[in-house]
Amino acid sequence: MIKDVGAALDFALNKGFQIHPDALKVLEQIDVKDLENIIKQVVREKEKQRLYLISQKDLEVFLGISEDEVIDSDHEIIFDPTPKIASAEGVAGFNALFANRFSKLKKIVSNRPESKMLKQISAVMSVKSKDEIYVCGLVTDRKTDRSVTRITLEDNTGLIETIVLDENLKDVAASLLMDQFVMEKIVASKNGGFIVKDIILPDIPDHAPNRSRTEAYALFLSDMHIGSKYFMEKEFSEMISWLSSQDPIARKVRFVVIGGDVIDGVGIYPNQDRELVAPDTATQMKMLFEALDKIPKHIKVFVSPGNHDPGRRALPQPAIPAKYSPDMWGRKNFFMVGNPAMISLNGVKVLIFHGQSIDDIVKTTPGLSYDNPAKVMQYLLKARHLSPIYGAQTPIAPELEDLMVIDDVPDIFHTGHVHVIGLDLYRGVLLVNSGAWQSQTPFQAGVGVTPTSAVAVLVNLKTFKVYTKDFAPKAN
Ligand code: D5M
Ligand code: FE
Ligand code: ZN
Repeated sequence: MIKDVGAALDFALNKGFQIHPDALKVLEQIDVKDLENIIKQVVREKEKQRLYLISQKDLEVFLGISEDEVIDSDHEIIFDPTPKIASAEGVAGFNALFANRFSKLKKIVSNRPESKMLKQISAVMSVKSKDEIYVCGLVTDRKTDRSVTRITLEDNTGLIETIVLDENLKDVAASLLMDQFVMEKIVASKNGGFIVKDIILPDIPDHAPNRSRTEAYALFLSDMHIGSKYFMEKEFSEMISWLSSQDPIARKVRFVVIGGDVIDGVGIYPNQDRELVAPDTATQMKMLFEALDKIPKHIKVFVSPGNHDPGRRALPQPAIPAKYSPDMWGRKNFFMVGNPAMISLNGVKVLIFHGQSIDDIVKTTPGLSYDNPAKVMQYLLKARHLSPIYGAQTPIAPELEDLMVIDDVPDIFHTGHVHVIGLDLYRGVLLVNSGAWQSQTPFQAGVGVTPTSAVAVLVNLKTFKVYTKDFAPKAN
């Protein structure tokens, strides 16, 4: 046993760490096959803190044997579109938006080795070289005719139509989202076309997430639809009361993150008034505040809007304006942010996005469905964009800067909107779709969507373990 501990410790010692003799006693009790992984994670945490002694306490805290005495609740709003939203008018606006999308994404891929070989589309079109070349641009067209897929890319110099013949590239080609940024390796064919040899998405690199130093939990919510007949008021209120309970997890919750559709709104879909119990936005917002007001004051609450909430419909959305929710703006522990927004919770970066674009992506991409929103979230990360498709169901405002580009890789990516819980890990990023607190609506029954309602999703920000707590009534 001692010998195995010694081997695992070499890793820490080689990195210049000291290990307190008391820590060894803890290590000897750990299953040998877990040792190496545990040591590596502890070393990584302590390196961040620049503390080079591993103590008994460090291990106990890491293993959850001992409780942190104080749980941090530090936050920072890293990105909020609200103050930046300055729409330009008409076509000029959209040209500016797409030009900015292109240049931001080109910058994101610029540190890849292939980027050194990138050529502008106009240059490729005028000098037809026989060599393999790289181009990049936004996908402006994709057509599949029998076994041939044609992809048109546009950069700031022009358009190029490229042809996918390679069987191995067919799936990637079929799953490209309209208006998304891609890089292609192409070669000119004898008859003048350009054959695609490779399709490269911006994607995210393998990511080592930031973690909280202490064991704070964040509760992820979305889609309460307060004001709707189908809002699960009793279950929601039970969950909010649970936050004040002595439950060991509830006691560690320091953050509540709400990803939109907080109320049902008014005039959002045809004949909505028949499904409302509260007839106007003001009443619905008041009901929301009354429900959230019971959250203990030591918990910080972040509220980002969805397509049912007041402000504006087009993305990016500003925070729900103060005139609709003076009470929430007035509460010290409430933070009103736009959609999307990036916040840091004890150093853990959380990207909040309601998820409107999931609809358009599910409808146009083979292999994706509403049952698995985490898979769609993975597509968004690969595209490094929250809402690539323009001109479909998701309205996008003609901002001068494309604020929907995923510039910064988050540690946790949170969405809602589809009312189905989705949890997954993609390259180290935790994907959370937080379901809903609304029961199945007649619309959802009609289209066969079974929502995951009244299930709280909690994440331990230190270990990234996910915990779900079901408040739904039990069927007998
Ligand atoms: O949307 C919840 C989900 O249901 C989301 O995937 C869109 C879909 N939905 C809801 N209402 C409609 C209508 N009328 N047409 C098409 N798709 C719809 P939520 O944002 O909660 O309404
Ligand atoms: Fe919703
Ligand atoms: Zn929604």
